[in-house]
Amino acid sequence: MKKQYEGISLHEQVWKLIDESHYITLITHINPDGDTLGSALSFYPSLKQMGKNVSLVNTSSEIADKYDFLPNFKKIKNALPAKCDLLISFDCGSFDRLGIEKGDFKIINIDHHKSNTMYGDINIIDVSCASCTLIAYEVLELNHAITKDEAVCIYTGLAEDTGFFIHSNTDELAFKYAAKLISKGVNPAEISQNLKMRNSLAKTRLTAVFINSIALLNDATIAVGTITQEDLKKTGALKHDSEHLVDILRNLATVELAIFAMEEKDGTFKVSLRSKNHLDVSSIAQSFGGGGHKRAAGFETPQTNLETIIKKIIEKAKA
Ligand SMILES: [Mn+2]
Repeated sequence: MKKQYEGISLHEQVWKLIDESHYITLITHINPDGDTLGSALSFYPSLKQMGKNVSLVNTSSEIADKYDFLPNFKKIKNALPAKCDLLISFDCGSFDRLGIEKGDFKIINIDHHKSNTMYGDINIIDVSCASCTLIAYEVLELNHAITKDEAVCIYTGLAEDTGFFIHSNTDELAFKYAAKLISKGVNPAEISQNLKMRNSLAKTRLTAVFINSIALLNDATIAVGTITQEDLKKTGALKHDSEHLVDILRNLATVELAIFAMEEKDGTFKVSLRSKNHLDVSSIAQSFGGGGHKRAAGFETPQTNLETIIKKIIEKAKA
């Protein structure tokens, strides 16, 4: 960055760069979750109020309806706008997960993934934050008092990334922020209901199909489950209806490593990995070109033979 950015904190640099920019794009990662969406949406109102031309972007073909209660959700567009001088990405470990081409814009990269490739001009990567929305909170708070609409977005990311406060990243800070967000007007039960109690019958039927696919390996310490394109067709479920399935594998008593493979339209696989106590799945995912966190990671592979993929994952896990 330019010399004028020396000597001020990264958070202050963000506001300085926002101040100098006119066309700002808030971008979320492909196959978006509540954390990436909540982070980007939490930034929208204040930038708009500053008179900036603000766009919200996600390049995936579908976004789960369950996020439709988030303020400004309907403003999310599928592609980059014609004009953009600043791109702010949220919860995205690598540039390719944004689904866009590089362009003539500065990038602020706000994320909490250990595997982040530092692709921004400014990188705010804090792996100690349970969700990316907590980093968003800290940056926004430097500029103004957090509003209820922002708090709803921030809480959504925090709740989802901690598995509604049960995963190993659920720490004192997570609860401190949860309490602060509730004091800003967040209603946790209402948000949980929006996110978890609006399932379609198709999604529920997909769960049943998935359960039948489960296999246990390695003295039942590894669980593998798959969803094929045929399963989606049969049940009428959408791709994002599968996002909770990997937890069913990890929830099995003896399982340390959960492997969920989702067949893509072209016959390749998207693989989600979860571990329970000690395995670092982020490094396994990285060896396949993906990334993530210690207990939750994933990758996409051009490989179409599932058995080969599983064999390779198990080899890496054993190492
Ligand atoms: Mn996240």
